[in-house]
This record gives sequence, C-alpha cells and structure tokens, in this order.
Amino acid sequence: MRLRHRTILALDVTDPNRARSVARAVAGDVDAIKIGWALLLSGGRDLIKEVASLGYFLCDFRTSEIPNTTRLIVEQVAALGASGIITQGFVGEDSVRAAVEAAGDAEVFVITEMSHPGGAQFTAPHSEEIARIAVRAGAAGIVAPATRPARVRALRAIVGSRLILAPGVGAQGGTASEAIAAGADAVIVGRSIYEAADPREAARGIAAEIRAAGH
Ligand code: OMP
Repeated sequence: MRLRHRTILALDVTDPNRARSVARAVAGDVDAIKIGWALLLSGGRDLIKEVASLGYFLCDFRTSEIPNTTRLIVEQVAALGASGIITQGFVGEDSVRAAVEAAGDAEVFVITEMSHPGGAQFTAPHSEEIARIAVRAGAAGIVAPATRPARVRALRAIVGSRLILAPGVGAQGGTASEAIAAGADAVIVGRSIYEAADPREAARGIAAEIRAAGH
C-alpha cells in the first residue's frame, strides 16, 4: 500500500448509488478503500469490481475460519481484484498462513486487537501473540485499535516495519493524530467520512490533521 494520505476509507455504505458516489468523490484523497460484507451483499460483485478499479481495494471479508475455508474465501477475494485483504488473527497461525499463501500478490493485514469495547474482552489479552503470528506468517501488516493508542505503541514494538492500520477514529472515539503518533501508518475511517455532508472534505481534513501533527 502506498501511503500518501495515511487515510483509508471504510465504505460501509449499503445504498449502492451512494457508495459509488462517495467512493468516486473520495478516491483521490485516501490511500485505499475498504469494502466489507454489507456493501457486497447490497451492491453485488459488479459494484465491488467498479470500486476496486478506483485504486487500492482493501477487501474486508474478515475471514475467521479453518485454513481450508480461509483459502477458498481468500482465493475468491483475490480474484475480485483485491490489493489488500483483512483476516482475523485470533483463529491461529495455520489459518493466517493459509490467508497469506492464498492471497498471491495481495497484501494481508491481520486483525490483532479490535477497536470496540468488546475487543478489550477477548482479543486484547492475546493481541501481542497475534501480532507475532502475523510477522511469522509473512503478513504485510496488522490492524490495531486507534481507540487505544497505547496498544498501538506496544504492537509497533512487535511488528517492526510492517504496516499498522488503525480503525476507531471519530465515531468510535479515537483520533487520527494520536493513532499515528502511537505508531500507526494509516487510519481506517468510515462514518466520519461517509456520513459527512462533504465526504471529500472530511477525508482531506483527516489527512490534514495527520500532517499538522507533524507525522
Ligand atoms: P467507523 O467506526 O465508522 O469509522 O468504521 C471503522 C471501520 O473499521 C469499520 O469498517 C469496521 O468494521 C473496521 N474495524 C473496526 O472498526 N475495528 C477493528 O478492530 C477492525 C476493523 C477492521 O478490520 O477494519
């Protein structure tokens, strides 16, 4: 992933026309567009391919499966044109390795500790172990919570130069500048961009906040 804005749009928009217009408006001001189940189910494969053609398509179907099923899903995702793929890490090293192997040229990002309050219950106690799995399996990077910058800092010490993508900015309470200061390479932002009156300005505002913080 080439990081110019250090901002990734989470396009969790279920109206296909709205998704299309937000993606087109924001594509030049973010480094990637992340698409998950909600938009696939509402918009279908053709819409996903259309958005994928706008730039770096980060596919978030969040596999949390046995290695064989992970491989089957990741192969389909790679065929959809994904440049990056998000997978869960708590499922264990064999499943993460299966994702990395099946991804081919696509980069794999492993979720370590989730950003919501529930993420502190089960994923947080194991996130450092999961980060080590991501490194051993050859993942491009990890996903770590912007809502807990101290945890981003701790995970940075484990993953070295691999990328850290941090969701949880805005609607979930985290800030872009704090996540980046803690060691994240980019923030993943959904509602604060796509629910804004002017999504493009909102995306630019986040990138400007990161730049102004001197990172
Ligand atoms: P907003 O909370 O609307 O900014 O969206 C955040 C996006 O990041 C959503 O697409 C979430 O599914 C995703 N996400 C998290 O919020 N927390 C995590 O721990 C992991 C992810 C993710 O892997 O993308």
